[in-house]
Amino acid sequence: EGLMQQNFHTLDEILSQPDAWEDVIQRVEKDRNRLNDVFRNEEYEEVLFLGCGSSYYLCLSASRVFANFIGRKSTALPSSELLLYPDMYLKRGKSYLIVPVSRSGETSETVNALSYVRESYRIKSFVISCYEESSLVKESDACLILPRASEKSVVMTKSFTSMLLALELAIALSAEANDYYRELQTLPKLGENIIKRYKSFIEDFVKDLGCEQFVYLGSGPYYGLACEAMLKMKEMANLPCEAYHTLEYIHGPKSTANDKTLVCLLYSADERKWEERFLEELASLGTRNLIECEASMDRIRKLSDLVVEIKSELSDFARGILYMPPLQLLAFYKAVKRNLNPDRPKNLSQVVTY
Ligand code: F1P
Repeated sequence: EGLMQQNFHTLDEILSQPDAWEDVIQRVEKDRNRLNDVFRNEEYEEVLFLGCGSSYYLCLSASRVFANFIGRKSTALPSSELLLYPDMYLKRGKSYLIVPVSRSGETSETVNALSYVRESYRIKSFVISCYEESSLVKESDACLILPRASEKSVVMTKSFTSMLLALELAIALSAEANDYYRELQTLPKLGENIIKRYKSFIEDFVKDLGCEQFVYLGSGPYYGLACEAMLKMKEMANLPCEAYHTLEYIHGPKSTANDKTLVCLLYSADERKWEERFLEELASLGTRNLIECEASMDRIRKLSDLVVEIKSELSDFARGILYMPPLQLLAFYKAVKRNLNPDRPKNLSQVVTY
């Protein structure tokens, strides 16, 4: 019971995300002439987004946004892949833009990957981090620093959504996607609204949620978000969690589904055409379901134990970040219900260096 009384900086960070997003929007707006060109110059063959853990999942989402708006070849990689197999991803003689993402700017794989490829290949780098004085920033050609997104917590929440928003804004500028850029600028107000509408819903939902295994499903730019939501539950509540591209769940992974499974579906309008097929499948599994969507419909309501209606009126690529606070809160409250301390997750440290 004592644990319930504590106030947690993880919760403060989850709830204060909209303020951090506002800070990102101001910083990008002030810096727009420089950021206009980050992704635009024609000379590089491919953009590689690089990160570890939450930062890698952020890259998975950002690279789909990049591919949609800039339409050049782009890959998201765990930093260790580039560190261990550089020749598998880079060709000598070709030129690349590397975008390392790191809250700390000290994660060993990310720092070492960048410093190695800088020596041996033709690359330019653009780093996103929360710390100006970090080793990664020192290695970079250009960077965008978000000090307001830094956290006391081990687990990334505000830093994840803030660094992703920064990349989405920079992509919007480089692509001259002005409508998209304006949509992104409305996220702080919409985020406040979602947190206000769903914080106590999620807390109550967790109170009598007997689930002991969690599955997160998303496609396109939502797959990286599903992976990140999965990692939150794993890190804070210490429970078995999986993440898949939505329809991949049907090809085998559904075999472990049961009435103790919570399926969290990050629904995007792009899946509309597959909707019937997948929702029927989900109904047949007997799982508990939490569905996040722009606006619910009968067949979603019928199927869900909890529907999170985003109601943003934004495009699929602008709305994604809004799906995160409810799922971060789900993991936070599940951890507290299990008498675990989200500020001190088991076996984890804030920065992984060796
Ligand atoms: C990111 C990271 C997180 C992980 C944990 C430790 O490091 O590995 O992904 O969940 O919080 O830090 P960074 O490179 O973004 O600082």
